[in-house]
Amino acid sequence: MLRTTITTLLIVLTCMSGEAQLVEQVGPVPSTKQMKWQEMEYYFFMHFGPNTFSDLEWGTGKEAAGIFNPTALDCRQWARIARDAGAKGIIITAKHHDGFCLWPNQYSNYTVSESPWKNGRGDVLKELSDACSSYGIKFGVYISPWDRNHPDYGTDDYNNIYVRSMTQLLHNYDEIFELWWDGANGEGPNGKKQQYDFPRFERTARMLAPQAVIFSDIGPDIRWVGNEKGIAGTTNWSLLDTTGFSRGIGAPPNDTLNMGNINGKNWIPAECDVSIRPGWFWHANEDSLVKSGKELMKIYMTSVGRGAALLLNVPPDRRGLIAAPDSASLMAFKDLREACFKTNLAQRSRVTVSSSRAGYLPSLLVDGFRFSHWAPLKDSLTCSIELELETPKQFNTIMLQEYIEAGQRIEAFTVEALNDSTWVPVTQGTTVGYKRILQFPRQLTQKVRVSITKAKASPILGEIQLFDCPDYQ
Ligand code: FUL
Repeated sequence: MLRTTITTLLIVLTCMSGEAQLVEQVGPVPSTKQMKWQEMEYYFFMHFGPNTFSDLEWGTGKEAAGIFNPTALDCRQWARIARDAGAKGIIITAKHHDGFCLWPNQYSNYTVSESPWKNGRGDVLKELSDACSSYGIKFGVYISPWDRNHPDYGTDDYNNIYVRSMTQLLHNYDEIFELWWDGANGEGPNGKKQQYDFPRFERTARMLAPQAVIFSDIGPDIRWVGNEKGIAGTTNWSLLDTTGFSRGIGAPPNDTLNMGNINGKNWIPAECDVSIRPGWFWHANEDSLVKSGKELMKIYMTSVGRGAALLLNVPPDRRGLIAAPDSASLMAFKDLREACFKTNLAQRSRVTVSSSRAGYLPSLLVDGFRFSHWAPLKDSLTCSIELELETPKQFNTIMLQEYIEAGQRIEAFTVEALNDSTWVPVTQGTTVGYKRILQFPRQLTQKVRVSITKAKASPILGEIQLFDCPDYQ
């Protein structure tokens, strides 16, 4: 056991020190914080505020602050459920479109301080950031640019208000991992028009939260996936061209956001925001409509399984707690995920490849670490990898990972199984990126062949894993 750990450590250290320099980067590559974010894979979104009490999805900003009065709010319950569900963080609607602030924002008169909750002395962000740190998960914030309450909205001064509010928030609470900028605006043709000073918002956020990734339709760090169903494109480039586009109605078409741009100039991977319920906020009549563990598994396959991150919304109820149907589904989801990916049937298989670059062992493809990677000869734009399993095994799921630190390269691949000395195609795909999971009819074989049939540059792969798992496609 100790020996295995030491060997693994040595391999990882070797890769960290030497190999990263040997593999050339192709096109844009992720920053360190984008990489850390990508590895989180799955985290919670929480929509909570006056809408929870008024049964609305888009509050008008005129609902009395007095309606915000959770009877048993317990952020530790949220963080505990998130951790137990395997989620790596929580992003909370610090301010939704109605303008209500879940913290005592001195630049607004529409906040928890104006509510009866804890006699106006409560602070949801403080409670949540503390709870996240005690449960070892990350904390993030959604601060809606659109504001239906603030009297200055629609004037230049609103930009000052937004920057001051954000500054106060980023100063006073724990480090955030992600800042979420919603592009929605439902003011309508006769509504207020706000010219957001996004460059200034961005400069402020970068200065105060340099560790955080910023999400919006077009990044700068993370992009919207183009739908709210949890479905990334089967082709999904973590690259995007943003020149000439803006947030909200000026964003690229949804299918571009869904697939990215093959030759995009920026590394801006996709995040799939989707709710466990039909709405983003809690509504009593949706208690029976909570997505099941199996439905969440399907979403996992179309989000994380296509190289995006899964931002799963779990809205607290009027007590200020995650309701029982939601936590039951989350635990079912966790159990299904663990059962699916528990046994990697490709581990310790014998790997034969079409070519290898000096120093890049094919066995690194099946060592359980994405970071330790294999590379074919530099000029090989195509390659094949044959896995010989220890014994014939039954499986229906493949997981592939590119070493994206060197850029996303793979454009097309096929998977075959050896059946009575004939290679039989079992599945095929386009992009791989950080992670690609594909399911196919169950195979019983000892040999599997993955062929990269098209790539922008020689493909660098970190992992190939095989599983036998129920069908979630
Ligand atoms: C949308 C918003 O309008 C919804 O209310 C919700 O917050 C969702 C995550 O983003 O753009």
